[in-house]
Amino acid sequence: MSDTTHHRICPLCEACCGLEIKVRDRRVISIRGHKDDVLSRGYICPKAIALKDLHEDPDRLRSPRIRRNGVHVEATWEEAFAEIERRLPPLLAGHGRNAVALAVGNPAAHKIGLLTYFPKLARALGTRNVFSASTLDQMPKQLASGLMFGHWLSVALPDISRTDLLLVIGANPLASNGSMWTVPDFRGKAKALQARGGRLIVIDPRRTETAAIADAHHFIRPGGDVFMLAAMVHTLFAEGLVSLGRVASWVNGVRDVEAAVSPFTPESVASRCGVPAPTIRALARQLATTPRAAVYARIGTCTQEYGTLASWLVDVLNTLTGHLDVEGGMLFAKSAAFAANTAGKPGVGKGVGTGRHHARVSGAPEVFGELPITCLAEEIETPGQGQVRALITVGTNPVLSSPNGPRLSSALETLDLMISLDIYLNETTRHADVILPAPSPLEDLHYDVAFPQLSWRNHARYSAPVLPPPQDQPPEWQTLLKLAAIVQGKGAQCDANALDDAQFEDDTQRMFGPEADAVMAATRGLRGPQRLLDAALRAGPNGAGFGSEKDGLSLRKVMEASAEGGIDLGELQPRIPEMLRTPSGKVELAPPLLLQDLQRAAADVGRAPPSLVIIGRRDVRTNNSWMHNLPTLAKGPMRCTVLVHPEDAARHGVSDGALATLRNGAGQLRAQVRLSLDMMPGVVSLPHGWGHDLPGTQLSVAAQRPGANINTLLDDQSRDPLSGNAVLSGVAVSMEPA
Ligand SMILES: Nc1nc2c(c(=O)[nH]1)N[C@H]1C(S)=C(S)[C@@H](COP(=O)(O)OP(=O)(O)OC[C@H]3O[C@@H](n4cnc5c(=O)[nH]c(N)nc54)[C@H](O)[C@@H]3O)O[C@H]1N2
Ligand SMILES: Nc1nc2c(c(=O)[nH]1)N[C@H]1C(S)=C(S)[C@@H](COP(=O)(O)OP(=O)(O)OC[C@H]3O[C@@H](n4cnc5c(=O)[nH]c(N)nc54)[C@H](O)[C@@H]3O)O[C@H]1N2
Ligand code: SF4
Ligand SMILES: [Mo]
Repeated sequence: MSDTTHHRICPLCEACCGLEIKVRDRRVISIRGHKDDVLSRGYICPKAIALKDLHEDPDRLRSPRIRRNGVHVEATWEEAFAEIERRLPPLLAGHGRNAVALAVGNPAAHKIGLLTYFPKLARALGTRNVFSASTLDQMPKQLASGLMFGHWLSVALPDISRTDLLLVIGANPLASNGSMWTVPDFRGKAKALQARGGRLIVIDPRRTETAAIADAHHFIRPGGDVFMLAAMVHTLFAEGLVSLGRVASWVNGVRDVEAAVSPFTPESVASRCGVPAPTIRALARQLATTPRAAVYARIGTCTQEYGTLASWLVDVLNTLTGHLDVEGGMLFAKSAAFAANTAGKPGVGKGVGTGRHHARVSGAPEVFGELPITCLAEEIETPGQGQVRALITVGTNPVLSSPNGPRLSSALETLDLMISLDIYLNETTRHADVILPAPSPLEDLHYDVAFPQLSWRNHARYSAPVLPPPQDQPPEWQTLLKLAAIVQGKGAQCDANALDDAQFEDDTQRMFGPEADAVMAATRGLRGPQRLLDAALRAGPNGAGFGSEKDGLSLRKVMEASAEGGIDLGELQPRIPEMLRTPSGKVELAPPLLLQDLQRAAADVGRAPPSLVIIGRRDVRTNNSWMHNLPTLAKGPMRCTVLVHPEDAARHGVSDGALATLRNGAGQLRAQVRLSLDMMPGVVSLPHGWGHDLPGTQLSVAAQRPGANINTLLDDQSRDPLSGNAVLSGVAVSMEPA
């Protein structure tokens, strides 16, 4: 057979690079960057190559597992669904819908089948107990953006190709390849910025890979961002540097912000955040006096006690310095499909709110339809009406990725039923009674649902499956529909395609009204995510519509462009006021929820910092908890090491290469020490996603070098109260030689 060439969006991180994959005799023979890709222009990182390892990984599950007497045994799909049908409906009948929890993880963001069909399962279940990795990650950013701009995914993005000053706070795109910002080849774009005379400034408790290429780097005490940012805003007002520019008539609340930040003088916050007052002032001035500038902040600013406040203040800075919604500043993407900020009436909307219901045990408010994932263990453990008795996990490994993993692990073992849709028998799914495998990404079609809303450039790209799935392997959307059918009492035997047809027709009638017949006609012959995608593209801002085919996007058009690298929809453009979905039709600079929370921060300025705190770290050859089983990535130096400044090493008696014990009230672990002058003194760093030494898993490569789980040191009760996001950064630890 001759070689075939395929184009596939890399599903492994938010950069969403376009790949060119060559196949011979159903085997991948090469993976490289697709140089014509409209978004990534040939850029890739080492993880892309590992898609071959992932596809061929003998540990990757290719058939369901049922746990019998504590052992996971291979089962057919029929047996697996029969087991679920035998056990799930009685639990629902006996204990109610909230007794079944749902948890979904990071890979779902990279799978159109999961993103479009998980909500259908959630709706069928009707449970309030929905949890996701979002509350270990970006929920603060989504809440702040939602309150300001009216929708959870209306996130302002740096216009990196035209800006002259990029301030990066708590992000390391050289390792992570960007987050809440799809920006493949950040390094190349940063170099271009510098080549045209622009500056890159990084604020981070570690002199990161990104800091190393920056024009300036400032240490910040972990968790100190809210204080530094509030003092920068304070400086803008104090020095008359506020100038809103083109959005001036679309912003509410400037005076309220001025009053709210009045206690935060640079001098009053300097010791709390570790950034000297003159530096804070200089940063604010630079931002205000550079015509094209942008502030970008990411996970380091989210995974802390004041995550929502910090995320909000970043965009307050962007707005007050006239950099919101202008070229070279911060812009909003215009996604060709699935974006709430292109749907409905332009310029006004319902806005966002929180707390439609609350977690039963902690009382934490619902945010964006979810409860904090750090509440999951206590919801399982605590008896009473509404106690969680069953759990369905979809692509998530919270035993490693969530604070106090050991507690969660014990709690999972007490469930009456656990079902996992996953590709591995790992630290979390080992607790499942039934594991339903997902296909390999190379066997799945793809279109990015969320990331075009966060991309540095507007585009539309489709990936067909590179390889055919094994005969009996259902796509994930069908597995989710089957679970929904079981929940709804329609039985495991029902035909997923027929269910999908019926649902699509219902939804179309409801959403399109008089146009429904045209929608049905235009999408005839399609089903599943492809049909949803076709409808979304046609209805989207660049769409062909549903009548006689006019110029514009449809699934067919985007598919046809795949070999040419997709469809380029151009640079980001100013979108205010059209993209706003706030009830006022304005940017809400001073949401009352946030002003109120700022008082909590004001009362906390004087707190003395612990003498040693721990933060995380990402490495380009790993991804969260689940790529440690891929030989291409696992080889080379051990990456789960604790970075320690030499002064701290001396103070605690630990030395380079030796093992140290880290401990606090939550737990303890052992990890190898690496001395590093790049660490801020008083701060040590250990990556997350390790700890593959738990029994009952099937991860033969990862188990050889298991590493230690940082989340054994983190407290599952420690959250940003507004967003429910876990505190993962700046946690006090002690350290001693092991
Ligand atoms: N190679 C690789 N890429 C990944 C991932 C991965 O595991 N590996 N994970 C993906 C995921 S799920 C996500 S969410 C993204 C995250 O993408 P990024 O946000 O870029 O994540 P990190 O590389 O962890 O960078 C966070 C930075 O914040 C710093 N930091 C820690 N605490 C604080 C603080 O209190 N204040 C400030 N200002 N900085 C702080 C850390 O030192 C670190 O350099 O990466 C994605 N990409
Ligand atoms: N201490 C600390 N903890 C952290 C972080 C941190 O910086 N510090 N980062 C947090 C962040 S940003 C995130 S996003 C979370 C991630 O938290 P999770 O989403 O819980 O964790 P992952 O490690 O991404 O686990 C992904 C799971 O999906 C499975 N999987 C992989 N591919 C597929 C697929 O195609 N289909 C299905 N169905 N399953 C698949 C894997 O086997 C694995 O079980 O971790 C968080 N945890
Ligand atoms: S940066 Fe690497 S892992 Fe991320 S999408 Fe690109 S190739 Fe894939
Ligand atoms: Mo994440």
